[in-house]
Amino acid sequence: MVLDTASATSYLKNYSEKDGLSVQELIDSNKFGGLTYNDFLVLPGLISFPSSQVSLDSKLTKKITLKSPFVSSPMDTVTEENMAIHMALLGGIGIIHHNCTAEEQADMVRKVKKYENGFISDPVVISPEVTVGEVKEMKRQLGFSSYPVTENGKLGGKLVGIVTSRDVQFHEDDSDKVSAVMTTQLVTGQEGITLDQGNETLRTSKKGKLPIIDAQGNLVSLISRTDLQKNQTYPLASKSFHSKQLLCGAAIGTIEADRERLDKLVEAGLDVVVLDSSNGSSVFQLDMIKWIKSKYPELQVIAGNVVTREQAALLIEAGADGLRIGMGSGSICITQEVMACGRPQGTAVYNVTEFANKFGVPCIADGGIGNIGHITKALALGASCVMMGGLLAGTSETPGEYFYRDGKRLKTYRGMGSIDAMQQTKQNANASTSRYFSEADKVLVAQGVSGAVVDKGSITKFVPYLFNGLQHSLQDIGLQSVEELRAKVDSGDVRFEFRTASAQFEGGVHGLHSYEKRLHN
Ligand code: NAD
Ligand code: CPR
Repeated sequence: MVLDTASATSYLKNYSEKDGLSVQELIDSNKFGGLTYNDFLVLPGLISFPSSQVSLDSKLTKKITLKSPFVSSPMDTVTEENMAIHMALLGGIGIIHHNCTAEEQADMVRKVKKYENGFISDPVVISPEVTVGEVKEMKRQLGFSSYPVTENGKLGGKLVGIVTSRDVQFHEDDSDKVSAVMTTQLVTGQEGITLDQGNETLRTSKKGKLPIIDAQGNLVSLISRTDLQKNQTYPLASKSFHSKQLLCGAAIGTIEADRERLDKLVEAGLDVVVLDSSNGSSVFQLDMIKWIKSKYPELQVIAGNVVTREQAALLIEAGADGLRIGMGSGSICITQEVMACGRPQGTAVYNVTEFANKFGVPCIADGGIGNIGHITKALALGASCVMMGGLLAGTSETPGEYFYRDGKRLKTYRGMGSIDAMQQTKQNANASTSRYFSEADKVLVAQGVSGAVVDKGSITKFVPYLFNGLQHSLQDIGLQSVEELRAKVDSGDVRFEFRTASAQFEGGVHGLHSYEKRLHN
């Protein structure tokens, strides 16, 4: 008998179970072997709204909510101030690495906190003693020739003039000092003015540069007309509620010297600290959480890494405001091979978040995020945010210079426990502040590798690609927000499917002679 087509959806109600698996059944289906993101798929749902309507608001910690669930990893080839500024502008957050001195790390935090969109907070400044010839040479090297001049030649010094290309271009005697040619009748802005006010002053004064000074006449920043024209707006930017400064995170270790390091970071304005370890369930980390919570009760603490409920319970009880999940899943990682410890990331994320979410502790899925689908799957398994190293490596906001090999433009990307990174740590730190090295620990045991990744351009294009892609992905599942994803996975409405090896093959590009994989325009 052929059924009436008009009864198709009501007929479905006769089925005792929905198609596919609940998240619990998915995990149980592979009880004796962990799941990775590639081992399963999410079944599609009904689309009844545009993808642009999907909200990606999600918690980073108990007290911090982000508009994009994206976090850049505290690795020395991924997150310094430039990455942290742009991650925050784009709605996520950057966690500044700690493979540097405490002062250097605090300085990076300060730069993120002081950043104001459109204001150049670290302009190139010169002293009145610099010669015209030197300014011409700077133009050749840096590509621009307008520089504020301060008494001591530094930012923060008393502003005495500004030199522009017009002042030096046709000046014949290159040995003359800049003080002889610079403009001293200055149009300036007072510290605290808004970008709109600064912009208006530039427009009415017809100047190209507006130095911003404090009450004592010291240079604090600069607004440039050309930069204003390039200026984007960042409606998703992650900002502190009161100060409106960008949010900034930083990582520390768990030795005694890290307490002094944290003092400096807090002084610089830090919002969230990540306790950075491959195995967060250590007495060192428990002590550190308790110490931080008693000294800085307002500071948000993300502890980790963990991959089991038992590890998570210890850190939650000690006061962690968030957890970081992942051991051995990173793209540069050899931890599982060397330490025999770790867990496939899908299983780790499900088990830890299923437990931690009961206590209202948000979790970051860290490591192994290779594409947008992995982000959706991490969130579907219970994570609130994802942390990315390799996926952001090679972008122009990462530290390090590009180099060419085999005709490709590359940047270095390395594990923080690779021999290269540990040797850098050794160089940076004297014996008392070193994070790894005691007399008894002279042989380094690597947990990761050092490699290269191709140029990915700027994260100002790449992160919006991740954002829009994630919106499309949730739309395909029929969900309007990350919050709805969480609720409907828990209620069993969002369904999953296990993927066999041949299903994975089928789901990739196959059967072509050649192709080019372009991910976005
Ligand atoms: P770690 O700082 O936790 O540990 C380094 C060593 O120092 C360990 O032997 C630890 O037990 C010891 N230690 C820490 N605090 C101590 C204290 N107060 N007193 C005495 N000894 C102490 O760092 P790690 O686990 O080696 O990781 C190093 C870096 O590599 C981190 O950036 C981490 O994120 C990264 N990593 C990550 C993974 C991962 O799978 N997520 C794996 C390996 C390494
Ligand atoms: P990917 O995003 O590249 O897959 O993984 C980044 C994560 O890898 C980091 O956030 C960190 O947790 C982890 N990681 C960093 N250095 C590592 C070493 Cl040496 N070994 C193993 N994991 C590492």
